[in-house]
Parts: sequence; C-alpha cells; structure tokens
Amino acid sequence: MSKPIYVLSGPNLNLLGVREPEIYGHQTLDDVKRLCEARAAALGRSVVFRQSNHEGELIDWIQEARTEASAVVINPAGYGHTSVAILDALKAVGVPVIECHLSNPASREAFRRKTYVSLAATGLVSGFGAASYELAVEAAAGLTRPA
Ligand code: CA2
Repeated sequence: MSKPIYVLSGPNLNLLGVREPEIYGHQTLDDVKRLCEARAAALGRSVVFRQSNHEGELIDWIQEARTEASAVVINPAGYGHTSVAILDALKAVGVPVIECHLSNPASREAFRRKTYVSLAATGLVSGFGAASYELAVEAAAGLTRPA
C-alpha cells in the first residue's frame, strides 16, 4: 500500500460552509474531507486530511510528510500570501506538492495574486470550490502512482 496523500488546509478553513458561502460555497470542511477520501479510494489511495489555524502546526505536518506521505496537497489559505516559513518547509519536503484553492485568487484582490507556495508546487488547482481539492488529490495520485 502506498503512503497516504497529505491534504492540509490553513487558517479559517474550519469556517467553510458557515461564513461567506458566496465566495467559498456551502460545503463544510467535513464534506470536503469526505470528497477527498472518496476520490482517493476510487484511485486505490488514501488521504490524511488536516486543518490548522496555526502556521507552526502546518509546518510540523509538512515536515512529517517527508517520511509519511507520498505527496502533499495544500490549501495554505491566507498563509499562502504571507508565509516564507511554509514555503521553506515545502521546498524541503521531498515529495510532490499540489497547491489548491477553493476560489481563484488570481481573479480577486491584487494581494492574492502572489502565493509563496506556488514556488514549491508542481501545480495549482483553483477556482472550482470543493472540487479543487478532489482534482488536486487526483493530480497528486497521478504524480505518485505506485510502480
Ligand atoms: O480560495 C481559497 O481556497 C483561499 O485559499 C481561501 C483563503 C484566502 O485567503 C485565499 O486567498 C484563497 C481564505 C480562507 C478563509 O476561509 C473561510 C471560509 C469560510 C468563511 C470564512 C473564511
């Protein structure tokens, strides 16, 4: 059995489905977790799905992924636009990184157009709501297909 795909979500995403549904949709983070688990299972893979509001905890999980994960899907939320420390952790992770966003940050405010995470990512899926996560899991599975 291959190692799980780590699916990490950053600050405030625990509020998904509760606030700002016009931007982020009506699905909760638990709904997104179920979608990711189902998509991974359909591909013969598994996910470890986690969310944190704390930069250091996200970094600890990225470091853990070096030995425990086959790939990392990350929605860094606001930290994507600010955190060199998360970028540094991702650069050192040694497995493929897929950046994922519910909305399309490039079509929103100017400050969202820059994401540090993109500098460490193989690819980016954004703008498809919860489906961005599913597509990112599929991309990660495709990049790390067991021999
Ligand atoms: O579109 C995305 O997934 C974002 O990563 C979401 C971040 C935002 O800062 C990025 O530019 C794009 C914000 C996450 C906040 O999540 C909330 C969810 C529901 C209600 C309020 C905030």
